[in-house]
Amino acid sequence: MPGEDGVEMTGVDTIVAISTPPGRGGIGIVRLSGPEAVRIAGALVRMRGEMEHARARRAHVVDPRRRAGTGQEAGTGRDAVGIDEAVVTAFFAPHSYTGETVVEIAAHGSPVVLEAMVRGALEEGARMGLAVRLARAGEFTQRAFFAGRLDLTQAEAVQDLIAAQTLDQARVAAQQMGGAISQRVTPAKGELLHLIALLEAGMDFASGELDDVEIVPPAQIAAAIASVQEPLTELAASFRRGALLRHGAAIALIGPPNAGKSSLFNRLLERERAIVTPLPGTTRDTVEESLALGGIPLRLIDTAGLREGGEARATIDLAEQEGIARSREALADADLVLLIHDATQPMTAGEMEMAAALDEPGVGRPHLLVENKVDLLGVDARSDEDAGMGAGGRLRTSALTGAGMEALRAAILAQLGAAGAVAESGALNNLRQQEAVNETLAALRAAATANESGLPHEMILMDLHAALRALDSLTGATTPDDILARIFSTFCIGK
Ligand SMILES: Nc1nc2c(ncn2[C@@H]2O[C@H](COP(=O)(O)OP(=O)(O)O)[C@@H](O)[C@H]2O)c(=O)[nH]1
Ligand SMILES: [Mg+2]
Repeated sequence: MPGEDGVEMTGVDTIVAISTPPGRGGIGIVRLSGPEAVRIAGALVRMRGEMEHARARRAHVVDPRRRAGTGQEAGTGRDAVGIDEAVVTAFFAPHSYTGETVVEIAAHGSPVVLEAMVRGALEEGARMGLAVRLARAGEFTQRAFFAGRLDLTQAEAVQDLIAAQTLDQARVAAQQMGGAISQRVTPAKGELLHLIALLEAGMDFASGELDDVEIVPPAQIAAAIASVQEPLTELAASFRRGALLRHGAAIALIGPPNAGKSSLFNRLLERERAIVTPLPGTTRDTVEESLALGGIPLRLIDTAGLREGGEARATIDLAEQEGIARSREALADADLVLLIHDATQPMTAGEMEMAAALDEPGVGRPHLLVENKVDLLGVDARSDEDAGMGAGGRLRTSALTGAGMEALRAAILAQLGAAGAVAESGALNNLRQQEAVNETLAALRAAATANESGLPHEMILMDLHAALRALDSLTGATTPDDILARIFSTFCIGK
């Protein structure tokens, strides 16, 4: 039901909800959004003067027993006996979060008072014949989206920010709330629209009276498609990096006993966590510790060594056998495996087998070969120049001197694909976004194939429109008018 002086869109319900978490708190906020927000709030609180845009006003929360049936609205609060004090802030449409008029009533955080206000809003609404109801979950943000205040990725970022568990996650969400993803997509979308406009204009004219419009050559179409694909492929890859930032990665150290796994484990952690002795088989169980590398939360797993198959089983006690079994489990769970080799020893058949297994497509997993104990090779391995990345992509380290550790850390981050994960702005954050971009890329590939096979432009356009729809689903935008506008702006109609 529209308000009497309904300047805003009529037929829109005014919604109300407690916006602070359930339970008692130092402060509690009741939020209203919609055309009647000011009138409803005026019945709930008494304050001096009128509400002003973005101005916090002191007020008293009206006792429902005094309010009922009195029909009192905002008036002087001289003899007001409220049930709480409050600070009331109004944001007039369209300059608010939702784009509608929003009123926030911040009271002390008593659930009794907050609930009385919400109930009061519904009762007063009914009494005045206004459409007021409880807000559904996420409805304020949904209204912000429908009002064009936020795109879909920004709306999702609001939720991500609230759910953030680390400051890094909050930073990423804040960037995205500012439209980082949309900004990243905008140039690619612009190029896509340009290409669509070009092809559609060509078709319109070809079928019409003008026939001096040149057909866009396939090479130009291919180049245009490629230039849309490139940034979107980059964007798709950002999901993996972003996921790394959110969920981290597990890294297992494996290799023969005494290669220096536990020593390297301690070096990476920069503290003596795992027990190191000159005796093979010291590490019986898997030892797991967390560390942050380049902002990525990592789980580092030290394992009991994997013994040679030929080694007499009887010489290995049961505890170590169990440890070896757990090593294999750790291996299966690891996102990255560090294969530690003792540089003073020949490569055993077992190690070569393991390296080959890790290389196997499908079942293998990302790994790094680390030659440890290079200090014993007679070279001066105190510095990173003599250690670090050696021939054949092997890392050379000394857990004893610390040489090569920086190179190892860098190689771990590079192998995880984590380089730049922290600094990256506008990384994809969820599966929906990832799927929208993948769908766009699939449609672009189809368009490229259609172009290569010399199919008519109608066919290419179908794929390009599918790509545009998918890309638009990322930000939630719709664009047929955009396409029209582009046609006229990029093509001289009077030619
Ligand atoms: N010289 C030298 N000794 C090392 C190095 N790394 C480990 N060690 C020694 O090798 C032995 C076995 O190390 P440990 O970390 O327990 O090996 P793990 O069985 O693979 O966990 C210990 O005596 C370590 O002090 C290294 O880089 N240089
Ligand atoms: Mg060990």
